[in-house]
Amino acid sequence: MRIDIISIFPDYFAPLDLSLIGKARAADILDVCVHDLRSWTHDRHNTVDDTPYGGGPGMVMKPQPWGEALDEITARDDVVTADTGESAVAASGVEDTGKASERPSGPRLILPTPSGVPFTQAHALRLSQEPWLIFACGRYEGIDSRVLADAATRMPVEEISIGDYVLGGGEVATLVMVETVARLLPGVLGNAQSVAEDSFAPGAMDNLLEGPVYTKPASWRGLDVPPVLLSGDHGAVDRWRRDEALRRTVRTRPDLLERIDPAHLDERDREV
Ligand code: 6GU
Repeated sequence: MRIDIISIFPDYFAPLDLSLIGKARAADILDVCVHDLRSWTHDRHNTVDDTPYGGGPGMVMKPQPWGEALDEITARDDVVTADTGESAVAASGVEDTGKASERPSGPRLILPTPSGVPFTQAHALRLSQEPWLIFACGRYEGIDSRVLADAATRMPVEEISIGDYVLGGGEVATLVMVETVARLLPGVLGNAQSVAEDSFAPGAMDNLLEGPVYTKPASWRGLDVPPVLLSGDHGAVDRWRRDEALRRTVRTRPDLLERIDPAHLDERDREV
């Protein structure tokens, strides 16, 4: 997967060199490219914002740098254009031996904004199937709306929020989404089972939160690991994990219980 990120604070993305994502990049599973929006400004002060039409507080990001940034980043000659299915290389008449099915298809543009649709694990799963994502990180009161309208004539665009609170800009939201998507890419996590069993993974534990976990030693500061986990009885362990998941969900996220298909609850679940 290729990910381009456009921001006036490229340093926010230093953590993408670390841990899982750093390893995925080193292994060529993920190609992340961070761009400074100011490199598409042409004035002495590298201006990216201006006062809002209609008045109001704060500043709005100017369309010009964003338009040029997206034009340049998306002008890759190995990319199939959305409406013709013909690559820019083929359209130029230059010999092109690659089959369309072997070329990456065009990018999907993500605009992190508190006004967007709420980001969920289902979103992440869908985005993890894409070959190419571009994140446009707005600051101030947002990006001139015509940037999105113009981009949408050439590529799919999604406005996404990571929760009901307001951040200073799209950078941290982009980090959240990139990490969530990257760990779903084949080969990124050592254990594919941990993805399948994640809280919020569709189908896994039916939208229940994961219960408590333990490791050695079996007794620590007078606190013992629940004996069932040492029993070797896999059926009993599975049942215990489900009970704990139900209890935790009832306690902290009762709203999730309403999304569980009643057909997936047995008699024992109802007792918990
Ligand atoms: Cl995506 N951006 C900003 N600035 N604030 C947010 C958000 C995004 N999601 C929640 N709050």
